[in-house]
Amino acid sequence: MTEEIKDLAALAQEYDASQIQVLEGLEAVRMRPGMYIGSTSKEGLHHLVWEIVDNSIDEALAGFATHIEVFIEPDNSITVVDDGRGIPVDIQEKTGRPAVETVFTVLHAGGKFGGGGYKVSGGLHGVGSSVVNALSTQLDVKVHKNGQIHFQEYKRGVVVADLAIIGETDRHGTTVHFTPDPEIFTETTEFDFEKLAKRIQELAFLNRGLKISITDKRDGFEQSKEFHYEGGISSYVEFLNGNKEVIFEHPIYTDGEMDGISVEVAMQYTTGYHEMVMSFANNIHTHEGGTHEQGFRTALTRVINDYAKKNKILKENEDNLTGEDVREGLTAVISVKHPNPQFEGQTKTKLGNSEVVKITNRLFSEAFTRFLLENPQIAKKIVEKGILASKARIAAKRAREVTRKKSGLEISNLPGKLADCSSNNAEMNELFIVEGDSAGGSAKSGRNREFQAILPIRGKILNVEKASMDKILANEEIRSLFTAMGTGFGADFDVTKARYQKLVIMTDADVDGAHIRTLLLTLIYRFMRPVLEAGYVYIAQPPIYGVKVGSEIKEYIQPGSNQEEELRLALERHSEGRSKPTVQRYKGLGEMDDHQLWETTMDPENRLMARVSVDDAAEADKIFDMLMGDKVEPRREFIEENAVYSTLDI
Ligand code: TSJ
Repeated sequence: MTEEIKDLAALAQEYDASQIQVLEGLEAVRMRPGMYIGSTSKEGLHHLVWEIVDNSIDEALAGFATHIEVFIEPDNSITVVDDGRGIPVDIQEKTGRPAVETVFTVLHAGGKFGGGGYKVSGGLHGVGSSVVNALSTQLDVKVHKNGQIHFQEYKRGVVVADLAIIGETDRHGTTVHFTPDPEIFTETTEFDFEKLAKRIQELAFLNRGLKISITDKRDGFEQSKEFHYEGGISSYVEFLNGNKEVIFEHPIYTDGEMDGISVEVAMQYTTGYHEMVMSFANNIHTHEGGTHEQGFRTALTRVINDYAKKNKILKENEDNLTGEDVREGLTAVISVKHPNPQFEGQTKTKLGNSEVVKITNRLFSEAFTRFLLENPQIAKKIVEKGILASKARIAAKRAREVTRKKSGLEISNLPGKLADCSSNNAEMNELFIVEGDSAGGSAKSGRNREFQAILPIRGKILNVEKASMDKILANEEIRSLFTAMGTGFGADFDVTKARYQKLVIMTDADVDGAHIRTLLLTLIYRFMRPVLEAGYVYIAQPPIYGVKVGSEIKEYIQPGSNQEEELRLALERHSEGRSKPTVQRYKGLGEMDDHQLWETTMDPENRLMARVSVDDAAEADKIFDMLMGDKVEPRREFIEENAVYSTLDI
């Protein structure tokens, strides 16, 4: 045997061994998909898209891709196209296989070649394209590179044929098309255009200059959106403040880099009281904050106080403004990109890298100090807003101290309207907030008294956007909610004191109901955020139809775009027996008797409830701003676009 032949034989053997490893790796992914993508629910399904898109984002961050397109194909498969360099197709020494094949067949293969720059990809779990491949019935990749189109296809992660050249091209980039495996995604394999569009817009904000589009090609749902922001997170802040009055026109924007960590901050003050600081690390929303937010907050407070004292707006002997004071009305987005981010916290959305505190602090302090010096009029407005907040804070504190004994927010003063439950087990207890007295009455008699409490509320709750803290505390509906929950208020808020771990908003499925739900969600978002973060907040889902045979209800149909079709199918299902099924239509909670309300909406065995995420509530908060905020124009537009809302008394 010649040397050469021996080498080939050895190589072939090595290849066999590596193929076995590949199959074992993919098998592990298919056995425990949740370990790799979080879940196999709707959430996990959409996660697949981000695992792929993140690779194109990396290529954009590296400076090579400028345009990313995402398509929902007519059959609910996904195509992602970028105009980057194209995944390398050359044979790797170690495996003897084309690099692109390894990307799709070997776990954790991402980023092994090339190198340098940030690796944003990986999203929540950092696993990448081979996982998507393993969880797809079919995946194909086209690489446009060096004048040629390279193609490979896989089925459930297994290579169908060797990488092949299928044509010539004058462009460059990568196209990946995949079909999620219904054996894995048993809950749904249908993509949600709005859900994808929302994150894609966020990615466009976070990656300045990147053009990214989403197109729905499904029959009857054809639509397309393209996002492209030259302003990056500055545009994000303008978007967040879109319906609000601001105290200066253009957001303050800084970017910098230190020790390979890039930091961007954009901020703008509204005339309101609400604070909205959002932070991101490697494009991941760090809901729980972390070291980048910490560095920013410390710097913001220090720089404003330094400026105020130096310019004698605050006297030497006066107390410094607190962090809360200087963040009143602030909208800010912080985005860091780190070569090795550590994610901590309950939901792994807290940035832990300790060096980031100092770096964010330094970079932002310098830029913000310079900004204040160069823009004395804006500086004055910012400091004065902080001073006003501090005065209000001190006044509110005094008011609280005077009335401490009679603040009325103690549990000993449970509101009269509350029909409490008998159990003391907060984990099991549920508080239903019910709109209107008649529905409140049915809920009280229909409920399970042991663990379900009812708090009826009437009409419009105070507009928390415009009201001051004292007014909010004086509002009876709001007081009764806080007292019933037992969590305290403001700085004294303590989620561990919650008397119920389910807070269920039960309103009618009509316009007024939606309005009250928005108000409640806004209130909870702004003043009971930890309750929301703990996942305690739900929305009851009363049905729209009941399908009856005789006097027995066989099935409930939830309201939704598919309700008529579902009703038809349900009628079909129950038309076999002797008596024909009949339809009961429920107009609103107030029309159901106590027994119906229990059966359809409150009984844990039958009911449907939607858990409210912090993002859902943020969305409600945004709609609320539009309906209630100071600006007239967006409100008018919204009403014109949503004619059904025009009867709303706002
Ligand atoms: F990961 C993936 F396969 F799913 C995927 C990767 C999916 C999509 C839609 C795009 C990509 C991708 C990968 N776009 N661009 C790249 N670039 C590279 O992989 C690449 C290209 C050249 C070099 C180099 O050093 O020359 C290095 C890399 C990482």
